[in-house]
Amino acid sequence: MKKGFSLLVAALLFASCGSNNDEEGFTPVPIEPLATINEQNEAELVSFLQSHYYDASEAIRPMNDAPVKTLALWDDPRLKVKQVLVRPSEHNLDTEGYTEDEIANGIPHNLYYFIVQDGGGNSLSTADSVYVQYAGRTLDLNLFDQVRQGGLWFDLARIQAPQQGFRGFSEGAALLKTASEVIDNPDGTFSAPDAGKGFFFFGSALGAYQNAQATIPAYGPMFFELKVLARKITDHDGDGVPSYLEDLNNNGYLFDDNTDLDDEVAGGRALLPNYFDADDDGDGTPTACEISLGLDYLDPTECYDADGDGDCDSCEQ
Ligand SMILES: [Ca+2]
Ligand SMILES: [Ca+2]
Ligand SMILES: [Ca+2]
Ligand SMILES: [Ca+2]
Repeated sequence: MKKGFSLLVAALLFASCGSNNDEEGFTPVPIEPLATINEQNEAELVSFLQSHYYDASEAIRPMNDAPVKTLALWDDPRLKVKQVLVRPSEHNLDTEGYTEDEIANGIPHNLYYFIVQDGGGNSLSTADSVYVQYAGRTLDLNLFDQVRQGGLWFDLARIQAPQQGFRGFSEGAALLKTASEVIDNPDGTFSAPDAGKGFFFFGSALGAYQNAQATIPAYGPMFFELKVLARKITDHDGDGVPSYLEDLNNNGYLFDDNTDLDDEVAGGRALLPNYFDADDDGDGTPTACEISLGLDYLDPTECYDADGDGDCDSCEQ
């Protein structure tokens, strides 16, 4: 099994093909409100789920092609839905017209999922890196990306990043479990019979929204088939706190947990969510140092002050 660890591979894979250009030059896609696109995408998803089924060869096919009478995905008890809150800031949208609650907490979006096999190994979180095989399709069943041989590491934390898109991929993967073991075969391939497998259907707010990506049109819903082979627990900022524990409000989204946000704004510094901030409370003493000294690393009034001058210091000083 390949042991590589490719951060940000997702972004490279989903490289834009710049389909918004025309002969006159760049034609921007009009920016639509989340609620408008959510309603439109939801209708497209429901229509798709009502007109397609899951067949024994582990593919999603149109009902018209079914050899015998079969259940549409929509009527199949294995189809489940999870609500994911999406804020306008995730797609860099102007907040005019949104309520304060929508700006702060987001608008619910449906992520439909169909688990074929739970997986016999470890549970996942949206902070993990996962080794997966996958295929992504638009609702006309056109394939826009896939890895079916071997596998690829994805950093589920970074796939959720605002303006990066494909949060639905991350939220979906975290609903599966890994294989209990990955067995190397003599011919160089591997097998993982009890790997978690499923299909995840979502609208563009959980994808790239207005940005056309590969063959995904602007505001286009999509679905992924995912098989999770293995996972690594991450600590992106190396502060000794695993990234999944830096999701303080435990909502699976790592970009809305920023203890020293006010300080970062006031100081004109980069806005770093806790999972990517080596000094979570911004008091000047690195989190790792505060942990080693038994201090509360989320409380800026507690810090290491080597010379007692009232300023917080790094442990190295
Ligand atoms: Ca950390
Ligand atoms: Ca969070
Ligand atoms: Ca921060
Ligand atoms: Ca600190």
